[in-house]
Amino acid sequence: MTSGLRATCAALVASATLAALPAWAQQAATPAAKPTVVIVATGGTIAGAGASALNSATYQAAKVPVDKLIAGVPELASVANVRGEQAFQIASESFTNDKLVVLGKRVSALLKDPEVSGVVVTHGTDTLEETSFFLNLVVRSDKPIVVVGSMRPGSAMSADGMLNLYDAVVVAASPSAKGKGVLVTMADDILSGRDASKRVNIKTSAFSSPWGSLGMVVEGKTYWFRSLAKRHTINSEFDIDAIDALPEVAIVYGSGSMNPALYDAAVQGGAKAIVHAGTGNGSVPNYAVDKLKAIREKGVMIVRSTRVGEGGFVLRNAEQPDDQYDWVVAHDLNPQKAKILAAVALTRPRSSAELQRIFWEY
Ligand code: DAS
Repeated sequence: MTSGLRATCAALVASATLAALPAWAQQAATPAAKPTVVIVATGGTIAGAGASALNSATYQAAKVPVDKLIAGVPELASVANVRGEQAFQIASESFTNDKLVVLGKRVSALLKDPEVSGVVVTHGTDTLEETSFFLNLVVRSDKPIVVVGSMRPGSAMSADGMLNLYDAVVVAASPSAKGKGVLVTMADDILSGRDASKRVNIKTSAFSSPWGSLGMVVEGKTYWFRSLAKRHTINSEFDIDAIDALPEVAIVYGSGSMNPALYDAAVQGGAKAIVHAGTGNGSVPNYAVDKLKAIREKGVMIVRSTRVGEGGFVLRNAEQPDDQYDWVVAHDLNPQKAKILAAVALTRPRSSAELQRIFWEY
């Protein structure tokens, strides 16, 4: 008997035996089909390369193509059927609004495919927090979207990208990650894409959220501790399929002895909103108040955020009469996140009261 015939007979016997089993046993004996996860690559350090293993900080970002990233972590195959797409190949400080929209539309389209269980976006760490928040606001899917980067290139000793990528695919393939909003996996943490932010620019433990991780990934298993209380993805009023461009929103960084001309420059640059990254409680210096009031009267929104790093919490009418000046507060969102939310909200005309509602809810 040839080996082929032998194999066919063995398969026939196995299937006959299986068919004789009760349904629950058949299901247990039949390995579940692996989920399909698509990795959409955009560049960054996770795709970076340095000259030697000692170069953990000196390297070029956005060099390694997505198929090599996937080949570099063969363990992915045991988690899911993984395929890659190269959306961009850039360092993320070079991300622009049009790239955000292209990426959002692609992620949304992929998730509409019933065969796709989840999407991973590999991304530079510099603006990862803007992209993860943007996707959290506009992609109307409850399937897992996981944004991941690394602080060291794959060529460096103790590179963090391989495990971060593995963890991201584990989460994207996990039914338990459904409905949790956009997620960020970095250094074993699972963070919310809403409030994950880069707090350190040189350590692998660079990312955190002022409100803590949602969970952790350890040795290929997810552990959940909390969920996001704010609106996101399928509960969002925003939809990437209805967005073709984002309006200009500027951030002006607060400091002692500011030059109010910076706000004029923002208006001349076409800003529909100015995020004032104020000192302390989002404070505006007394010599800049009239300037901002005049800009507001021209129809440009003024959003008060705070420059303080860990966990801002700007309230209305605390140190500034926001009701009187018709200004908006960014609540706990840092300036770069407030910029994203204001831009998404102002894809159509809004009253300041409506914009403030959006800042409370998202
Ligand atoms: N320049 C950084 C970026 O692309 C590198 C990184 O940390 O990913 O965001």
